[in-house]
Amino acid sequence: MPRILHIGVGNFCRAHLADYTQDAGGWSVTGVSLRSAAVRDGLAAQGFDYTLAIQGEGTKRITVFDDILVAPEDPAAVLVQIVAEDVHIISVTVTEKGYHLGADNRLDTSDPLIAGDLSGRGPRTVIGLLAHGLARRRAPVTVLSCDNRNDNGDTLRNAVQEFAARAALPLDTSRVTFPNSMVDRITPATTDTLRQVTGDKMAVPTEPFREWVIEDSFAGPRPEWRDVQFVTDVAPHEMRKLRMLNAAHSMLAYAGILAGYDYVHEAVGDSRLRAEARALMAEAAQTLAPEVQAKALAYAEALIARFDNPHINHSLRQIAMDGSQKLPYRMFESLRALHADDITAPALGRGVRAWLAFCRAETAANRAVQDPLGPEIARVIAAGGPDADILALIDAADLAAVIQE
Ligand code: CS2
Repeated sequence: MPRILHIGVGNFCRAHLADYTQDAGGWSVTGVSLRSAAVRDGLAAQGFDYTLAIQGEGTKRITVFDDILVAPEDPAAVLVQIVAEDVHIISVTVTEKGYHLGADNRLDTSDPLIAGDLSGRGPRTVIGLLAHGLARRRAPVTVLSCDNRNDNGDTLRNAVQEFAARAALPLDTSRVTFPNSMVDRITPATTDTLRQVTGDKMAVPTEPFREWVIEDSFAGPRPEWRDVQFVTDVAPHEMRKLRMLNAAHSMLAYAGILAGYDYVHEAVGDSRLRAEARALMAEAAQTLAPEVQAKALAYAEALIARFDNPHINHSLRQIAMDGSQKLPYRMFESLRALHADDITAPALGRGVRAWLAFCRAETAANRAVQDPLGPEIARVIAAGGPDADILALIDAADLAAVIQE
């Protein structure tokens, strides 16, 4: 049976790629955890099957996983899988920070994990693993990034190539494609209540809605995924989703936490924040491709309805994490595009200010800002630095004035 090797076995891929692949039939998925053994241990105890609890639709048993490897335990075993000829697709969901990029979107070679991989130990990061594995692979393969980043496939290819060049690996990517993709399904963390209700410790909660748009550039076979749009250019879809859904999510997270809420449905249920989410999405929509703009209002209302779902219990703190990695393409790009056209975007400005206020409030409460740049952000705040100094950490000092407009 052909296989997908999937790196990053969190709840999102178990509700998205695994669900689509199970519906398609005929393929199995071998997972790779980059960190702890917990998901492998939990799933191994139940034959790698688990319950997908689709809110409002009931449960579904997902049975596509055949094994899960834990990279830090045995990086060499992961490299064997990257080279395996029955693996035709290597897909990736490692979250934004898992790419280890700097503010310029290029591989951050000063990142301790990347530096460790470059020092010649068995690779631990997705970038190091792919560079080493692909350098040995001869058969064609598709590397499919499914993370919420702009140009996620191109970005991953650039980072892998940069790593290979620095590590002097003989990487020839002529038989490897890196399609860009847009993924969407709201998938929170598993709660104890869900574990009890389903009787499955590894159950994954998700919403009925799912969407996947993939650049049609596969190096070899792929599953007969249904309801997936294969397109020549993913960018308009990616921008719609990142600048509307994810930007509104981030704003609701920061403004919602500051207003004392815990969950997305609570924040969006507050009439002020609901109006704010609508205003922010309306501003962002002006930056989208004309064909997307025409449907933007309906899309925004559909998003509000998804956020309203009271059964999903999507924690604002989960979304609030890693703001420095998320805001650049969720909010900064829209702000810059509108500013260049002399269009003011006060709601987007308030969204960024909510993030800055959240960082300050966390620091004042002696809580660490959960972000790869958290310690640096806290240092700037402790030194009495202005917002521009925090923004400068992510090459965005230019926005300090724009967000006050
Ligand atoms: C969220 C996303 O955690 C976050 O930052 O905005 O995970 C969001 O739920 C997904 O992108 C929805 O597809």
